[in-house]
Amino acid sequence: MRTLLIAGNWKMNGSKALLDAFASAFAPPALADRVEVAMIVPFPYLDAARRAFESTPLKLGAQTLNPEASGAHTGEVSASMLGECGVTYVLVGHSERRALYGETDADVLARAKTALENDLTPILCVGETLEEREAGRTMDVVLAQVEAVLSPLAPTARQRLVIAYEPVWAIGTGRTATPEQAQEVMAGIRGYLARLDTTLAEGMVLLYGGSMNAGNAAELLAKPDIDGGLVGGASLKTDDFLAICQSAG
Ligand code: G2H
Repeated sequence: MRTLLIAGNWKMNGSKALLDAFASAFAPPALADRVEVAMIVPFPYLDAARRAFESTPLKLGAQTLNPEASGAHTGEVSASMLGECGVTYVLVGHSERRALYGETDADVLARAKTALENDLTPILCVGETLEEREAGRTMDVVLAQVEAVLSPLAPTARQRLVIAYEPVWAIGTGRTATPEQAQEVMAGIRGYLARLDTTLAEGMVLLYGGSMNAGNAAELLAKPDIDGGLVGGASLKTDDFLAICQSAG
């Protein structure tokens, strides 16, 4: 049985006070054994988050990384720095990085490779725009994004990824994909993985992201190919986020 993963992506939000609020909310053993929870916080909070979350089950994630090991890259952060701050997960290919900062599939692959080489787990984000969905291109777009990263990787490396399906039209819009829409695409991703390797397909943790909240999480997470969520807005409120994590048990 696959682990369920709920990852809260704070994006460029939050505060040290919010870290403490999450540390208190998750201090008691409030989660089912099968559920893993990660908080993906802005870089400046990583070290404080590690300390704040010490007596909680919360794992740490980062929102991006630079593919180079070190050097003249003002403003960037390397994989080894993330490792030193206690990071487990790192997002690669989030649609905001693709749209706002011009990250291409090649950039996403480079970041995923560097993350893997540094024992970080990349969460590869993929998803179609509204225009692409309306043109009937959803599966082509999503599978091309998955293939661009998976096919150059060695089989053992592929097994260490998590994939998040985040329809761009559902991100931060309050417009969630229906459980059926999400399941259809995620079953398609798992089908693609099965064509590469059935063990890979069975083990891969697939997350849904896009306006997941306390009201819709249970229905989404009940679908057979949805193994968790990548949660933005609702990860900034302790009660909502805890409710999402508890509905994953
Ligand atoms: C999608 C998601 C988290 P939200 O970006 O990655 O954000 O839940 O606010 O749509």
